[in-house]
Amino acid sequence: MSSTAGQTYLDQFPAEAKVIKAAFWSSFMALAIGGLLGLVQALHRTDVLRFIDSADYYTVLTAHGVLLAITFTIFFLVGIFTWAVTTSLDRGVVDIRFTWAWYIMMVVGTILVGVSILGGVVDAIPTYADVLFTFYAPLQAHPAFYVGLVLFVVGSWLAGADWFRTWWAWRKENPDERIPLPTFMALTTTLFWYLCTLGVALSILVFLLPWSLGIVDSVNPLLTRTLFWYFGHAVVYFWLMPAYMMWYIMLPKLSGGKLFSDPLARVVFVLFLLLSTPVGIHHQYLDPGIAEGYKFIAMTNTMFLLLPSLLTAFTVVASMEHGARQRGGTGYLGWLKALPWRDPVFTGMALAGLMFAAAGFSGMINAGMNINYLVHNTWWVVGHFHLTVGTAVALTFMAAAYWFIPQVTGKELWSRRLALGQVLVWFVGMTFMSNAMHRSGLFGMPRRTAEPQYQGFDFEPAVGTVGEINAQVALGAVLLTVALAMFLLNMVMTSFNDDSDSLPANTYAGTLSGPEDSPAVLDNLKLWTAIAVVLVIVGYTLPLASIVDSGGLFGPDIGGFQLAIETDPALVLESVREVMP
Ligand code: HAS
Ligand code: CU
Repeated sequence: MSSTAGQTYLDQFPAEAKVIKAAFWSSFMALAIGGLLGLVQALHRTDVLRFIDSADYYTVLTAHGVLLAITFTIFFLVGIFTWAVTTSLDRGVVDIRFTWAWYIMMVVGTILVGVSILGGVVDAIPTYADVLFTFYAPLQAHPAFYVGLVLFVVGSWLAGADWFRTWWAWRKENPDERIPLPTFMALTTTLFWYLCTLGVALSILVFLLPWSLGIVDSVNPLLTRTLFWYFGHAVVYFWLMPAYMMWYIMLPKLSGGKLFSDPLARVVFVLFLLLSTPVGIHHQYLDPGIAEGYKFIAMTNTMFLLLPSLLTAFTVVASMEHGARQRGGTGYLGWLKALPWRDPVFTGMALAGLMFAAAGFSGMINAGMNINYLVHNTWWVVGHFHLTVGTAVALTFMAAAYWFIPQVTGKELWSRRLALGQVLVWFVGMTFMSNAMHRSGLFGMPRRTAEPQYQGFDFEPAVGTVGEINAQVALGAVLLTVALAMFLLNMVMTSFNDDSDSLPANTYAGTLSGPEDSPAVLDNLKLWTAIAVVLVIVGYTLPLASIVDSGGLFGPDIGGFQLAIETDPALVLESVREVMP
């Protein structure tokens, strides 16, 4: 823990605090725009209020997905990790200019991506990128979109290099010390980020970008899809790990106690490094062209991957219980009452954790090969990820911001009551929305469409009606937007707040069982990285080889679908015939 106790982060690391503040604000801007577009979609799909053209739905959905799943999450992550590394090593970054350089690179990437998508609805901008946040072929975007993504990802790579450099510098001065837990978490996460982003880098640089530039005529869609999901599952843990970090090192302290076990926390992060990547095929159970056996291997790995989250549930709840008992809590469940429910930082994170327990269940259902056939490509999946990234991650980040923004600005939070109300409204709104989405998926309501109600076809829910489900989604979406506005208002007002009398010190939770109880091998990052690489080779070599073997490296002659999002069925058929004669 930091030796300069009593001070805020801004007092300790004024230069780093500036970059972190900038990263947080970039994240909030993405949250504001992306969140608003979410409301537009929810009201459109449920037919409650329509003010966009259905043909523009994909543009809006792409912006919503990219801004929230990629920009909001990752900007917040780089802020938190920079805080975690510098605070726990008690030293600044090696060269602050390098830190600004990667931040600016990520901003430039984001602007390019954003403008490319905007071209879909603004005639004056000659770009298009209605490709959704998964951007795999045959959907094709303007080259600027891919270039923007590359800049953003390379920026995040450099951020990782920055944390490693800082750690290396610290290790020279402290050769015999264990890696402090927050730094350990940031480094293991960075390592699997490097491993998984290789897939998406390959997909963009070798296939999608040359294809969009017209350098190659066609691609193998299954290959680019598989490379995307090679990255696309691990990225969900990239979003989750900073939230887990908060649950491990903040929740115990806020609860009034200590982290139950440092060794268990290290085991969890090592397991994520090992298993986050060789599971991506669980997003492709329904893809023809991948043999069942490979899907089965991905399913088995996914089931093992539940373990670190189940361990997390145990460790974090045990730490909260320890805290509650320190505060005088007693009884089998009575200790829950002794938790600091009036603290928005605590309550936001605890509610996020509670929702993640439900999200874990829907994840397990997704992961089962046979039961996935029932829910794949339905609104169920959208319900699932609004509980995971949309709550476990987003709500934790918002709650964390109530603590972090005062730390990096030296200004007190404007309103704790508004903040407490905000996390509750988010929780209630998401309960309505995601529950209804899950239910609708069970009777086949499709995702990713502006017109889910297919003409001449009636959906039949087992319980309730389609109208009632739609009403719940719309109500949930409105509540979420209200919560978003409450959050942003509090953030803006905090930056104009002149009060700085009772700022909390920059500390995090101590441990009941500390690093001295952790086997030293857990800190052997080279060993875990090597095993992770082997698992990736085992999980992916054969499926990739067989995809290339049957579909060709650059595929059969399949052109791209560019702007043509047509809603008239006859015209859709015509455009499909054009590209696939
Ligand atoms: Fe997922 C689809 C399987 C976790 C995100 N997932 C998605 C998509 C997204 C996403 C975005 O196997 C859609 C992608 C697309 O556009 O197509 N997912 C899983 C599994 C897990 C899982 C097995 N997903 C996540 C996380 C995400 C995320 C985390 C983002 C952050 N998911 C799938 C599958 C699909 C899928 C298939 C494909 C579906 C299809 O067909 O398309 C697991 O990691 C979940 C493990 C979680 C647990 C819960 C542990 C509970 C904890 C809570 C502790 C409580 C606390 C609070 C701290 C086992 C840790 C206590 C409070 C008190 C008051 C005491
Ligand atoms: Cu996944």
